[in-house]
Amino acid sequence: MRLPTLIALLPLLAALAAQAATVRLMFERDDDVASNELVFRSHASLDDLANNVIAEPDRISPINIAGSFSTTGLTWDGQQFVLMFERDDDVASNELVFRTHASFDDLAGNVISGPDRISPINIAANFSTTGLTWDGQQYVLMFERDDDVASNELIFRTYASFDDLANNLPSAPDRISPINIAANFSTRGLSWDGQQYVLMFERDDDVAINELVFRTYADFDDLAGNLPSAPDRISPINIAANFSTTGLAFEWTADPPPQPVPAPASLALAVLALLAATATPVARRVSRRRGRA
Ligand SMILES: [Ca+2]
Ligand SMILES: [Ca+2]
Ligand SMILES: [Ca+2]
Ligand SMILES: [Ca+2]
Repeated sequence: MRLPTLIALLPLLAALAAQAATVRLMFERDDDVASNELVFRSHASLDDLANNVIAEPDRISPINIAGSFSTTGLTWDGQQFVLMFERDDDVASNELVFRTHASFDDLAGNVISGPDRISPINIAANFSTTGLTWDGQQYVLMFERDDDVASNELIFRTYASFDDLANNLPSAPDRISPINIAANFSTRGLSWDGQQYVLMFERDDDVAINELVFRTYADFDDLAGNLPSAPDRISPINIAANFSTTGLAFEWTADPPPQPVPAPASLALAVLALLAATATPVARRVSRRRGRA
């Protein structure tokens, strides 16, 4: 393979490598207490998440969340976790707070990597944030209407960087999804898994089984247009009665972080075949190019 050809394929190779991820599911206590308010569960893949196959023991964070705030999102941006808090009451400014953690251990241990960032955002009185993800190119912030209606229940806002997110400087006009969310469900998380968006719904009422639903979208336009890429997946999970999910994050192991580059299966297979044919030299070149900056 010629070097220019290989360079052209690097974004695709990164996208393929990005499929390796650990799924982090966040739960928050429904009542305000003084410690241990978040729990993190890990799954090895989307399949395991949807089947509630757990990869390791749950981690309980010692965090004490302020009585007037709740977590509403979690994402891994390739270098850090970003944890999002929203004020429980509607006010006219400063309604979101973002906290960063350098690793999953730090997230689970509430070890903070920098000062909290307070966004000046004024969230519409009839909406609340329900998800946050970095998709390889931008942050996507999700809002859901507080009341159940028959259409247009989600809004997506994009930001080019973490600073823009924290300062509420959107990169484009908001996108309104035509989605009609079932009356007894609410969105609870949004994540980019390296190839696609994963939208998480939780039942509003506590039951004993099947409390989470996962829907996938191939790209941002499909997410905003509510054009799913596959049938919904229903997890058999029984969530503890005094907890609710508040975030979903696929922690990529790829370095650099994945980019949302279209990767048709046939092309991906062709790339793998080429790599197999020239395994040793290609591996060395890719290794150098993917080293940390
Ligand atoms: Ca608290
Ligand atoms: Ca407001
Ligand atoms: Ca609805
Ligand atoms: Ca339950």
